[in-house]
Amino acid sequence: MLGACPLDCPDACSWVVTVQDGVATGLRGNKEHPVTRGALCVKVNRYLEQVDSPDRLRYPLRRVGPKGSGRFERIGWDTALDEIATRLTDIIDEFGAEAIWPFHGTGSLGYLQGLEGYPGRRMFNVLGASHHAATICSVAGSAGLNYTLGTSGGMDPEDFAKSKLILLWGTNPLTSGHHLWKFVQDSGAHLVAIDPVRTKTAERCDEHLAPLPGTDAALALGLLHVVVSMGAEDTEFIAEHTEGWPEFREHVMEFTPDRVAAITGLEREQIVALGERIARTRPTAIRASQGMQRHAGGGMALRVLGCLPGVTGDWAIPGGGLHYSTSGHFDLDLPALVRDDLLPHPVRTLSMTRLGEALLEVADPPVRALFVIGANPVGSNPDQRRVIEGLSREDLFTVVLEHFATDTVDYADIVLPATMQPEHLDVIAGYGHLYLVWNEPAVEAPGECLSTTETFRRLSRRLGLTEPALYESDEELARQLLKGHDLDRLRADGFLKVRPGPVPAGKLQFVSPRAQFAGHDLLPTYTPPADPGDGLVLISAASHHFLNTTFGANPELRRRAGENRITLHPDDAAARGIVDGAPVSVVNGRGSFEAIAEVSDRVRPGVAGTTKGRWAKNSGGATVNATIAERDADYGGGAVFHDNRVEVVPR
Ligand SMILES: Nc1nc2c(c(=O)[nH]1)N[C@H]1C(S)=C(S)[C@@H](COP(=O)(O)OP(=O)(O)OC[C@H]3O[C@@H](n4cnc5c(=O)[nH]c(N)nc54)[C@H](O)[C@@H]3O)O[C@H]1N2
Ligand SMILES: Nc1nc2c(c(=O)[nH]1)N[C@H]1C(S)=C(S)[C@@H](COP(=O)(O)OP(=O)(O)OC[C@H]3O[C@@H](n4cnc5c(=O)[nH]c(N)nc54)[C@H](O)[C@@H]3O)O[C@H]1N2
Ligand code: SF4
Ligand SMILES: [Mo]
Repeated sequence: MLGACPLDCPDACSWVVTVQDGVATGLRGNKEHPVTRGALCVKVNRYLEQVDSPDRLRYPLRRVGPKGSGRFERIGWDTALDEIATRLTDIIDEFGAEAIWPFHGTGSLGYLQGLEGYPGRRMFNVLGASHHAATICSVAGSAGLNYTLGTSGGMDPEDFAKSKLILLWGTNPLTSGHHLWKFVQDSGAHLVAIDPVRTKTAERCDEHLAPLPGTDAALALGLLHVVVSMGAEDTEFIAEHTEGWPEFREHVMEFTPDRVAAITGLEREQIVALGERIARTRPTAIRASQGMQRHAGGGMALRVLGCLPGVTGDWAIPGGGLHYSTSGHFDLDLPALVRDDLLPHPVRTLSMTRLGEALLEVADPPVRALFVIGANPVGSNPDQRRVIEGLSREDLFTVVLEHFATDTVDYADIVLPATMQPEHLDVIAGYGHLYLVWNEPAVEAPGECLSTTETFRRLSRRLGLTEPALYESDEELARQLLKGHDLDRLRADGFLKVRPGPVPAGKLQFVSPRAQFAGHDLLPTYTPPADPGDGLVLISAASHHFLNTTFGANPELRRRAGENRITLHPDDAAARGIVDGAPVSVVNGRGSFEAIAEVSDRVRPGVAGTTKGRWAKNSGGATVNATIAERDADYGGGAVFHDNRVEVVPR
């Protein structure tokens, strides 16, 4: 049976499930899919273990202990739905429906069961509940690119095979989406990693530049300074396809290599050498992913990076340009799926990354009911302590739809068991390629697990709602979403390539009146990091063995990931009296967590490295997210996970 990996990963693999007597016995990558090419990854190779895990939630539960205790009793679906319907009706009567927040996470990216289609949104719209802004991941960078390019969808990643110079900029594809690597290798291009950490990817590159975190926009402007000083700008491309070059050129000339060296902590010679290489190499491609925009100036960083191929003319050359996320290229009918026209009146939007604030401070109306769907905010959100404080509120009614008893489940009033990918229908769009991928249910769900779409159909009925759109089947929903695409062909083949829109869409904006109108700089520039203090900048990047907090309790993957480590440069370790292998506490004004020190020059001085994805209850009660500020990036309310100052002390 053909399926699709639902996880929040650019690669959206197409997979094949083997079924014998109604039981899934094998799961492997689809050999026919041009990006999957028969391979999954270290995490999903074990996915059937996860599906069959004895720890899987199989029945609805009701909390019996205090919030956070994780003590529950089994109840039936009828009881669960009755209780939810009663509580919601009371809350709506007293506070209005905007006191309800459907909090959608990235556990599944499916359009029917996961984040992309906000399952349940139709029902919440009929009620008039608050809207949810999925700000936690990529929004700042997408907004930044949009100001420059009129789209956030960049080059076709398969075109990396045609590149001559590839900048792997703030990205670690060998961990966070390894299928791109085949195209990178096929190119034979000169590879440059730009990352404060010498990652698995950086180790495989020809060169590695390790700038200070959050200084990428300055580096890009410095590289452009070198290109322009050599007269290597593509005057024809600039004249035909861009706006605002004279003003931007003047601004670029302010970013001399000396100034940029001082900002980025790189050597002047490194900047000049890379600038010269870019000037003479066509096509040059940039892979920038979400890591570098988890900073105060993250949106601006992508806005500036999008300008680089506009100066060199690479946007017009196959194998040139920039790839951040292909999401912007999928022309699906999302409005037909989510049906915001069903709202009785306009509603407020609550930002995913501001959960602590929303639960503890927002009063107009207060959040009284929280539906957590495919998310684990205790593990993944910023400011863990405040999130826990908010979730502990006795007057908050929390429903969590889950596969496993996560840190967040411990704070639920009602837990509803959800189906996993081999058990439900879904459509996935990769953000690291241009294929729609179909997921056909292969087996029956265990116990009393229900798909998220079915859960909301049943809850709608329990609430007595009569709107017919709330009762449409999964297949009807898929047809509405895929309007204009051949659903039957997608279903038969398992995948279908969409045609990307033009990049730039219209003229590339070296000056952006649109950005200025939104209160931002007219010109792409450099925005410094925001977290004050003189500790180390802690980057908590993707873990090789977990995907966000999904798999954070998988015994085998935990064993392979080993202890929670924090990597310190030998100079920074020595200054703190810390030796390799020492137990340490990592602290700042927001919170602290425990780790084992790894002393290595894999991180540059001034920077500490760890990974995301641990569960607090497996880690002494707190994870790295206890130290992270609930602060917005410059554009779109994005999170600033890597703009985080900490101190590290021996334990
Ligand atoms: N195995 C695995 N794969 C994953 C995930 C996972 O948790 N595990 N997460 C998935 C998700 S949700 C996403 S959004 C993507 C994210 O994937 P990535 O974009 O790869 O995200 P990160 O791992 O946060 O950061 C990538 C790199 O950016 C570097 N970096 C951090 N700050 C800066 C900076 O200021 N400048 C520069 N130049 N580099 C910087 C980090 O050191 C890191 O090596 O991956 C997805 N894939
Ligand atoms: N320190 C630090 N924290 C980070 C980041 C970072 O770089 N550093 N990165 C951030 C990023 S990029 C992201 S995207 C967020 C992710 O944060 P979240 O969106 O909270 O994602 P997860 O932590 O993976 O939790 C997803 C949960 O959904 C469940 N799930 C999976 N599929 C389904 C389904 O079909 N139905 C239901 N009901 N549940 C399902 C899984 O079991 C899992 O517990 O984390 C962010 N957190
Ligand atoms: S997590 Fe990424 S690489 Fe692994 S199977 Fe899923 S889509 Fe493929
Ligand atoms: Mo993400």
